[in-house]
Amino acid sequence: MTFTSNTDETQLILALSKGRIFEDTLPLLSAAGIEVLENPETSRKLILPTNDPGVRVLIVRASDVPTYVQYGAADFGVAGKDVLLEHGGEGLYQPIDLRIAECRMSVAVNAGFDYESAVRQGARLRVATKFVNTAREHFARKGVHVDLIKLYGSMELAPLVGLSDAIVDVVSTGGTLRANNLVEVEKIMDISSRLVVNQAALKLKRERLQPILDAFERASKAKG
Ligand code: PRT
Ligand code: MG
Repeated sequence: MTFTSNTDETQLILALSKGRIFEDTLPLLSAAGIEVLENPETSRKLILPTNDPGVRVLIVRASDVPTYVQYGAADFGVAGKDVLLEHGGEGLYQPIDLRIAECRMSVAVNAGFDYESAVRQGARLRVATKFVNTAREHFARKGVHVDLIKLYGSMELAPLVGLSDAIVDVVSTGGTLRANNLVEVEKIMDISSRLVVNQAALKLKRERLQPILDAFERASKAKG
C-alpha cells in the first residue's frame, strides 16, 4: 500500500502508539464522536479506520509520534512529555495537556548506592537512559558531571549489572524499580501526554481539526 501526501483538507490522520496512550486516548476520541473500528492489539493493520470516514489512526512507536506529525505524515498525535523533550518539538504545535499516561521522570540507583554522598563529593556518575537530553539538562543544572550511556529500553537492568551508577527513567507505580532492588532518589519532573498538531495542518485543516481539539480539551479538563 502506498501512503503519499496528506494534503486533502477533508482527511485527518491521527498518530498514536499502542498500549496506554491508545487506551487513554479512546475516551477523548469518543467525546469527539470518533470510534476506532479495530483494536491495534489484535489487528495487524497499522492504519486503522474509524466511524468517521475522514479520520484514520496510524499506529507507530511512542517515540516516533512527534516525527510523523512534524513531517505531516500525520496531522496530529498524542505523545508523552518525555518523548517530546527528546524530540525537541520542532514543527509541532502543542495546544493541550491531555493529562493521560501520567507518570514522572526520576533518577534511580541500586538500593545500596549513596547517591547524595556521591553528588556531594563531586563524583562523576555514569547514567544510563533513553532520555539523554532530559538527563543532560538535569545534571547540568545540578552541576553534576555525568557520562551518559544511551539505552533503548530496560534501563532498570543497567545498575544491576554495573553498566551504570544511576538511571533516568519514567516511573509510575514504582513496582519495576522495587522488583529490581532500585531506589528512586530524585524526581526530575512530572510527565503527562500532550496533543501535538502539525503546524501546517493546523492552518490548512483548521475547520476539521478545531472541533476535535475542543472536544479533547473539554474531556481532559472534565477528568478532574
Ligand atoms: O514501549 P516502547 O519502547 O515502544 O515505547 P515507550 O515505553 O516509550 O511506550 P509506552 O507506550 O510504554 O509509553 C508511552 C508513554 O506513556 C511514555 O512516553 C510516557 O509518557 C507514558 N508512561 C506512563 C509510561 C509509564 N507511565 C511507565 N510506567 N511510559 C513507560 N513506563 C514504563 C517505565 O519506564 C517502567 O519501565 O513502565 C515501566 C513500569 O513502570 P512502573 O513504575 O509502574 O513499574
Ligand atoms: Mg514501554
